[in-house]
Order: sequence, then C-alpha cells, then structure tokens
Amino acid sequence: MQAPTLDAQKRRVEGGAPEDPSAMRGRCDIIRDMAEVQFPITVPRHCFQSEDARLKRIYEKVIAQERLDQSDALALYRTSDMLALGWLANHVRERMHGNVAYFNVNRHINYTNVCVAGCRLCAFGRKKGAPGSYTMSLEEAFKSAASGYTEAVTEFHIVGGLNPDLPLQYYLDLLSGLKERFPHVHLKAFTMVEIAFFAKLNKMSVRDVLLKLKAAGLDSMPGGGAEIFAKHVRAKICDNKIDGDEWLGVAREAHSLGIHSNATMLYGHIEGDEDRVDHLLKLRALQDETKGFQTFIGLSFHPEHTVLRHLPWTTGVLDLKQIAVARLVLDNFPHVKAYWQMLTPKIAQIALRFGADDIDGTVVEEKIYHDAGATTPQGLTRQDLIRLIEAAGRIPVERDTLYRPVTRSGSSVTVCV
Ligand code: V47
Repeated sequence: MQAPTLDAQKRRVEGGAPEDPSAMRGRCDIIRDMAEVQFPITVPRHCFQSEDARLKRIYEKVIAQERLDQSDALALYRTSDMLALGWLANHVRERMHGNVAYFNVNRHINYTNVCVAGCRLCAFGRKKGAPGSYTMSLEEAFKSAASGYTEAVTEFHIVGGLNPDLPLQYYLDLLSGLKERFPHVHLKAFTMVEIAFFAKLNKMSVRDVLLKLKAAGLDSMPGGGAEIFAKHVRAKICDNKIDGDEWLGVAREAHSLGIHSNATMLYGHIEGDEDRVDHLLKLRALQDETKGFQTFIGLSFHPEHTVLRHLPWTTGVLDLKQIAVARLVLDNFPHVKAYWQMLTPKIAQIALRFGADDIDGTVVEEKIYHDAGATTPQGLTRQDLIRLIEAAGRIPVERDTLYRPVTRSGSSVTVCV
C-alpha cells in the first residue's frame, strides 16, 4: 500500500473533492475491504441464541443482509435480551470493519458560548454578557488550536453557539487562518444549525454560505444539533432551533457540494422509542439519497445545569442499546461512533462489541458535556486510546477525519491511501 505524505494526500483530496456521492461511498467500501483483509477476526464466534421471538426474526434478516424496518427497530429498542442484541450488532460491525477500531488525534475548539437559541437541553450556551460567556478573538482561537497537546493533531472539531454579533467574515477568517497556520489539519466545522443561522443572519442562502466556507477551508461538518427530529419533542427541548426537516435540508445541501458530514441523535431525555426510530429512519433515507454521512454518533443526554436537570442520567444499558440499534438500522452508514467523552471510556470499550467501530479522538478540551456535568477527562492521549482499544480486544487504527489510516514516525504524519 502506497503511503504518500499528508501534503501529497491533501492535494489529492482537494483535486478530487467528493462532488459525486458515489465516489464518497467508494472510498468507504475500499477501507472496509482493507479492514476485512488486513484485520480478520481472531476471537471465537458464538452462535446466536435468544428466547425473544422478535429477535429471531430479525436475526434471519441480519444474516440475509435485508434492511430492517420500523417495527424491527422498535423491537430492538424494546428487547431485554442485551446479549442477543449485542450479537446482532457485533455481527454487522465485524462484517463491515473486521477487528479494527478507529480513533483519531483531534482537538475541539468552541469559539463562543454566546447563543440566542436558549435550548433547554443545553448547559453550554450563555446569553450575551452573562457570567461565564465568552467569544474567542481570532488570535485566541488560533492560540487555542495550538495549545494543550504535543502530538500533531489531524482534525480540528469546531463548533459554537449562535452568536448574532459575529459576522460571516469571522468564520471565513477563522477557517482560512487555521488553514494557513495548520495546513495539514482537517477542519470539521459548524453544525447544520450554525450554518442555517449564518445564512439567516447574513440574508444568504445555505448553499452560498457553504460555498464561501468551503472556499475558506471547510473540509467537512460534525453531526451536532440534530437532537431528535420529532416535532413534539423538539418543541420541548430546543424550540428555537431549526426543525428536523431544516437540519436534513442543510445536510442535503452540504452533501451535494461534496462536503461530508456526521449525524447525531440526542437520546435519554423525554423522547420515546418511536421518536428514536423516526430519527434513525429519516437519517437513513437521506443517506440513501446523498451518501454524504460518514458516521453516526448517539449522544446521551447530560442533564446537569440544564433546564431539564430533573431528568435522570441515561443508563449503561440504554447507551449500549443505542449503539447496537444504530448499527443495525443505519445499514448505509459506514461508521458508528462510541464517543468516549460522553459514554465514559469504560462503556465505549464495551460498545466496540455492541456495534461501534470508532471511539472518537483525543479531544483535548471539551466544554459542552462538561458544562452539563460530564465527569470524564477533558482529553485522552493517543496512547490512552490505543490502550483502551487493545484492552477491548480490537486492533486500533488511527484514522484521519475521512477514515484514511494515519501512520506516524517521529513528528511526521502520513496518511495511507
Ligand atoms: O450539538 C448539547 C449535544 C452536541 C447536551 O460529529 C448535548 O464527530 C448531551 O455533536 N447533553 C455536540 N448532549 C457534540 C457533537 C459531537 C460530539 C462528538 C463528535 C461529533 C462528530 C459530534 O451535543 C450538540 C448537541 O446536540 N448536546 N447539550 C447535553 N446537555
């Protein structure tokens, strides 16, 4: 396998930006094939067993690689046979990714917490001028990008509140300034919610905003802000945000411009099983159309310091169930991530046998979950992530944002294609 330098690879990516959704899919297929050949499963396989008749029916479909429908998805959420559910999800996960588990070396940058949305689910957003509110100057953002971690990061994950005082030029300068200072680092920036807000504030179309951001250095987009698409739930947890159709519309537009994105779902608050299934099926339908989603990330609700603080925390069972159901229902998503910051490193390890093939990255500094009561570390080192994955019996593969394997020697970083 040839391993060009990151520079060479970067040129290739810019030259061949994935305008054509079928080209995006192609790359994932190649990675999957590589994983199966290079990293075959070595642990013994166990037979599927369940007393739950609904799971037996789903087992037949999973083995035949048939698409699961809404009633299957509900049955998966409602089963108490966690081991059988895990078996099914693990089967699909290993069929797609062999024994590999991905991680990356990234840094989060939350450029402002000033936000006009005032979502009940959120402990991060502040009103302008409120105690604890902040907006980074560009220089502060560049300094933050460079701080706190000694190994070369391959991704900046950039999100913030909906701050009406920031002009579009701020975001363009942020991206181009980061690209100038860190030319090898992939910029995964701005949720669908932020993009819709920039468009409205600047009286521009979503498409024009995306085109300008792309020209300034935007490489892909994170999956946040999707919450739960169901209107009756959204009205209670984030009524000032764009609705589900608008979120999907921005994602569709981004994908049509060759900008990949992730997708999330916030669970464990006031939603029901039907709402979760509805959300997953809507994501799956859009993915059929665009093939632009890379990774699904279920986000467990953290209630502390939010308006919904009276709600209990999610349980480990729901966390693992969510990973497994996502892997089984989202048959067209290449990756399912167990975000260790949110799940805890311990649950993330188990999730690698419940359908997840990725545990996210080093992160370095996390604000959204920590403001809402997370007790996980702010960041982990590359070595910590490798140890977690190996201890789970998987083979760690450092990836870049587009899931190309990364190798390191000394201080240089190489992307394999
Ligand atoms: O957009 C906000 C959610 C998201 C809370 O794309 C909350 O690779 C739980 O999107 N409890 C930010 N969730 C995180 C996110 C993300 C994380 C890691 C990787 C990726 C990716 C995306 O967290 C927000 C919102 O949807 N959120 N408040 C809360 N109290």
